[in-house]
Amino acid sequence: MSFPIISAQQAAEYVKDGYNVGFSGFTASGTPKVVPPAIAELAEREHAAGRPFKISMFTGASTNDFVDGALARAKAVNFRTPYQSCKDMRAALNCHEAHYADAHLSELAQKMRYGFFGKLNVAILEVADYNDNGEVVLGTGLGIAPTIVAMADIVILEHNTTINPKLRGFHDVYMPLDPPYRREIPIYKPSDRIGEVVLKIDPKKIVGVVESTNPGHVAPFSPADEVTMRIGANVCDFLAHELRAGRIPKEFLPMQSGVGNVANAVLAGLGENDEIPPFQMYTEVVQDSVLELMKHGKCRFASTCSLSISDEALHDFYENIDFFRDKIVLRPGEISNNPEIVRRLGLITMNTALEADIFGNVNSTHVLGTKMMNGIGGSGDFTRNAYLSIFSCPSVTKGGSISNIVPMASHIDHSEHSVDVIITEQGVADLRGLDPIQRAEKIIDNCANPTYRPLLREYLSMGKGGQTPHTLHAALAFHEEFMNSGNMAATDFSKYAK
Ligand code: 0RQ
Repeated sequence: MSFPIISAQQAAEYVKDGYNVGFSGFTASGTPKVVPPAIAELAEREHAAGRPFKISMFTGASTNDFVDGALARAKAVNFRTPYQSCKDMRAALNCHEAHYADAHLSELAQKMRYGFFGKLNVAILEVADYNDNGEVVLGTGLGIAPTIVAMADIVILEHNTTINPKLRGFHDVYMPLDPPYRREIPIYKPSDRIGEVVLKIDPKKIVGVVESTNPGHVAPFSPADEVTMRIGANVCDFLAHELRAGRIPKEFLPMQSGVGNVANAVLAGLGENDEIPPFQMYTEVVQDSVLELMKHGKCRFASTCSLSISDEALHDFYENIDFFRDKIVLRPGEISNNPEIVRRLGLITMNTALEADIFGNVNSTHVLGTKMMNGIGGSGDFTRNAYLSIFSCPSVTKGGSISNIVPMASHIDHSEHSVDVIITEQGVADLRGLDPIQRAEKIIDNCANPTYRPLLREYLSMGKGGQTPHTLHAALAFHEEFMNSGNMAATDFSKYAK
């Protein structure tokens, strides 16, 4: 059976108002690029004709502007989950034009299969290759692809001819059985393969193939600034110290790293640190720096859900694809981020905080406690189950008017129970085994910006007892002050004294 070649507009016609639609990919990698803008145009035509048109979107993580941007601008989104990082989508969900429910990335696929979000009408997948039996080679990011093709009534393929067909063989497609039949996921080292190199789709579900020559676009990282480099150096020094102390085995442990400039700088720093032996990664995103580490023999293997790399790095990857073939495996997010495997392999996890409080709770998602930034992503999957969980961030932001170390986090994604170490450009707070007051002293002395240390000490000394000596009516004084005057440093705790 050969599938009809259809236009993006014809594909979009399969999507109706009120539908639940699943998209392949993870970050911009492996995410469809030509059908979603056609759905956005359809929505705009429907709206102009006075008819409603909104869909519910299910993705692996963030997408690209062709998905989140186009659909948000067309006001075509009723519901969105999980992680996103698009300015227009962020605006839509912060004003509740689109309903947004954040979710741990490892959990979304199974929650969909459990029926928590209803049925799935359409799955749209970017593929590198396909055959008439419905076997497809996915792109450079998988996300929730196996689940959406299993659940959807119909499947639309976007065949992207800019993807090197030699990508075949990098994927390890596996979907666990659901309870009560689930067994252990048999991955005992990052390089173990447990699934298939292709995703098998029931050919009867595939209604058409849209040819795409859109390569997408991922900008290179901005060069690391002084703060980022100091954070990276502090993380590297800490890991080398732990290795010397024997708390990290001499063989080292697999690492996970979130996205962003800090993560990129940390990895680059590890490459330059002679004390850190060659290591493996079990992570959700491989960024440019990891490919460089592989070339220098410092990173031996990476299990990941996506290659979230710049155009330049992708070009280099395709040029040297045979070199990378035995060093990278691409997995669905449900497996790349699986808590069972994170715990078993003993990962060192490195994620980013927006703010951390003096007792060790971390906010990764809500600016000033109210505005959604991106979502929790995979940070919860990894942090809660890590061998050693590290959070890093600059000590201040917005020119020093915001302290990223605060008396009480205005939203909590990762509680004090899951956060082992906090690192800023100022230094390292190793919180393991410390009680709340000891944690506060360490975070204030080692991580807070010197401008904010006296204020944070004043807050801590205001406490009237209890295990965690908060002064509840003053706990969010930093945030309140920022909203009033635009500068947390102007906080005056004397007005809260009783
Ligand atoms: O604002 O964009 O206006 O300049 O937040 O901050 O310092 O540029 O850091 O790009 O690494 O993002 C936590 C959002 C950090 C990200 C977060 C403002 C700051 C700036 C961005 P501007 P930076 P990054 C991987 C796993 C989710 C959890 C995770 C993230 C903007 O890392 O989404 O790690 N993590 N998931 O000025 C107000 C504060 C602020 C603040 C920073 N305290 N208050 N604004 N900003 N701190 C992802 C996946 O799973 C795919």
